[in-house]
Amino acid sequence: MTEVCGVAERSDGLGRRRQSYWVVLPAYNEELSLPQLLNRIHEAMTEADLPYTIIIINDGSRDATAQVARSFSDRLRLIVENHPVNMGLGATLRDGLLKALASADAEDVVITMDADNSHNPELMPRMGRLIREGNEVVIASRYQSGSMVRGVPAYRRALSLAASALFRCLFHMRGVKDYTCGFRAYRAGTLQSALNRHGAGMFDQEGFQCIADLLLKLRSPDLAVIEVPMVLRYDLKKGASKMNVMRTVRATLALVAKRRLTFGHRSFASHHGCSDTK
Ligand SMILES: Nc1nc2c(ncn2[C@@H]2O[C@H](COP(=O)(O)OP(=O)(O)O)[C@@H](O)[C@H]2O)c(=O)[nH]1
Ligand SMILES: [Mg+2]
Repeated sequence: MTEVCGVAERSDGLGRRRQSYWVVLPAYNEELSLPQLLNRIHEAMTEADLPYTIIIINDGSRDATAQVARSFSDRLRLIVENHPVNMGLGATLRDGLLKALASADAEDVVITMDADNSHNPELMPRMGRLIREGNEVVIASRYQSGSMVRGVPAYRRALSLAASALFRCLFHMRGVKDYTCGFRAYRAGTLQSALNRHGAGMFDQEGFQCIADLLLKLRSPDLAVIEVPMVLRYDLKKGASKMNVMRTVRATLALVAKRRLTFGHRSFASHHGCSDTK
């Protein structure tokens, strides 16, 4: 079921089309975090005078996520889509991105972020500007100078670091250190081209590993990717993480093995070197 509220401003005073932002929020039991996050997104985008639409995919939440989302519909430009049952992060991101791409122009900005209020929407105008400057993907990264992580348990930090090392070594992408953070901006046309190339296979991962996989699906020698430092405020997160850590580790290792076979050896570490050359 889809509910649409409001329309993004799409032209400036001179009748020229403006770059719009499509903010995709996968939400599973996020009734406590959504209000603050939605207010922050609205403030950040309004302050920067940027047209935006938020797309919330409520993934069969058992709490009041849907009602909370709807309660913002008279104030924000919001699309709420509900999965009748919990389908997982992969299907939810897929549905949010397809919804955004159905309306976005090629030069629009599509942003994905967690709905747990740990990612800072104040970064979005900067990420969009970097897309306008010619980048195709902008990653809010935990591994750049100036990045900061607050409140993340040590074992989760260690696992993220291990994932970063593994992906950098096996699937080197120039400029990328953070392959697993869900906070990214994409040029809509770049996602659309990848979708045309991959078809239904574009979104074939069910769990949290879908985030890294999406980046791998966009991988090409001339993809313009840049990272910006993020302050991850895990301490603001209300309630526990929804990630099943052991399942995600297993699924991520399976994904690495599968993609390594798929992509062949030419473009691996031996070709580029394992370290980041930035
Ligand atoms: N659709 C969907 N989203 C989920 C599920 N589990 C988590 N999420 C969402 O995915 C994002 C990441 O989950 P989160 O708990 O923040 O993971 P963490 O930050 O890595 O601990 C959040 O926006 C969640 O609401 C799920 O089963 N289905
Ligand atoms: Mg999170």
